[in-house]
Amino acid sequence: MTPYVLSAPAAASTTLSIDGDRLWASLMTLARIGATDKGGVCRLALTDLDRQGRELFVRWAQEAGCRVRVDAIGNLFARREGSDPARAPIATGSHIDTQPTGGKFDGNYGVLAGLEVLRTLNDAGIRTQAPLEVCVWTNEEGSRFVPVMMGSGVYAGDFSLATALAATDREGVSVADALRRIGFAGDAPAAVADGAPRFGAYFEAHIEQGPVLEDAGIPLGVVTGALGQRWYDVTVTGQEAHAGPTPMRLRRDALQAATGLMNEVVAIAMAEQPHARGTVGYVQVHPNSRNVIPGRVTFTVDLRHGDDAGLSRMDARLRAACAALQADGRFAVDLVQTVYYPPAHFAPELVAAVRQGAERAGLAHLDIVSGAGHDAVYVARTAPAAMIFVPCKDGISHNEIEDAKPEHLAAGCNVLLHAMLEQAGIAA
Ligand code: HGY
Ligand code: MN
Ligand code: MN
Repeated sequence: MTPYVLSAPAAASTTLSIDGDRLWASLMTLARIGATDKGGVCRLALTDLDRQGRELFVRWAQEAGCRVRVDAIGNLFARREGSDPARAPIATGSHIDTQPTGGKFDGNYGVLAGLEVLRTLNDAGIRTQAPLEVCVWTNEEGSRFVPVMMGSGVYAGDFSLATALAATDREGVSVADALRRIGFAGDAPAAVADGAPRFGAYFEAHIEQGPVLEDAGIPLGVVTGALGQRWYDVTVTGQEAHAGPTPMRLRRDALQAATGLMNEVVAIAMAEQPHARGTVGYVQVHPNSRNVIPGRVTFTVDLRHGDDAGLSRMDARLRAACAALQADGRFAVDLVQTVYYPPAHFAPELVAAVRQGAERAGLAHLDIVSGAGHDAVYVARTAPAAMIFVPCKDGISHNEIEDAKPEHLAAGCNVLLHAMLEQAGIAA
């Protein structure tokens, strides 16, 4: 961290505060793009709605005096120049793609909190030494396209640009085609290894998406890391047959067999409490007709754990359960791992900066490990990174009723402002 002497304009920075009303208004305006009847947002990655959200962000960033670059996987970077262009940028951001039944704040808050930081500095006439960048990462959710956290994963080099561009959705549309179709197939290098700018520091503000902060009555989460994840696609193949003439003992019912594996996913997680998670979120039954014994079932598995050895134990138990079913002889079982990343540990010096920011703001705060994955997990592979959590109502997220308090969102954004200022330094 480069020490700096607070110059006259900078002295004001200690009392500098973001405009919470402007942040809330921006969130509500963006939330109108893909708004659902229940008050949520459905803005799937690289759809026309994602295009509209991206175009709004680009317009706002340019109005704030930023230059916006688009990289080859569609990541957006709004850059506010500093006095020393040689300094590595101090960055923030998140994602604006949502779950099909997503909310107004997941990801959107981190992007717009970053924009609010730039707007606040503009209002105060404060120029930083290091440039600042606000990032919009492509396809963080992993709902339409897998892998999850795709744009930040390519940036960090966890998987190649070619792999990501070739990924297809369930209709067979590739990421490459979808990017071209929405006009966000950029030409800037996407991976740090290919020349994408490496940040000096990265902070991401996000709602907690769980109940811990709200339950504790604490407005600010100091995120020390995130659970590791393994995602799989499992296909169980039996035999379609008539539901009437086929006796129970002679069936090869793929759904009944798959159900046993789905129950094992929960048992595997329960055996690794308290920090393990096991979820089956998507099931496809073929032919999905009420009087046909299912011949084929495909389902997803999402395993998470606070330490990598635990995640490996969960992986081994899942593979053993699939092998045992295959050994039964009546079913074919195909298991494909689609995502793996170990538990993330954020940079202690930036975690401390977030904690001090909360203390300076007089905010009660709590150290917390993120159960959700975030782009910061991949960015942390390339630069010091940390996250700022704020509570969400009833801890509910990935749900249209997702909600958060304007005062919490503003408080988190103020901690972000000062943490970024501290890292970027203020020009004399
Ligand atoms: O799945 C996650 O943890 C994130 O919401 N993509
Ligand atoms: Mn998110
Ligand atoms: Mn999410």
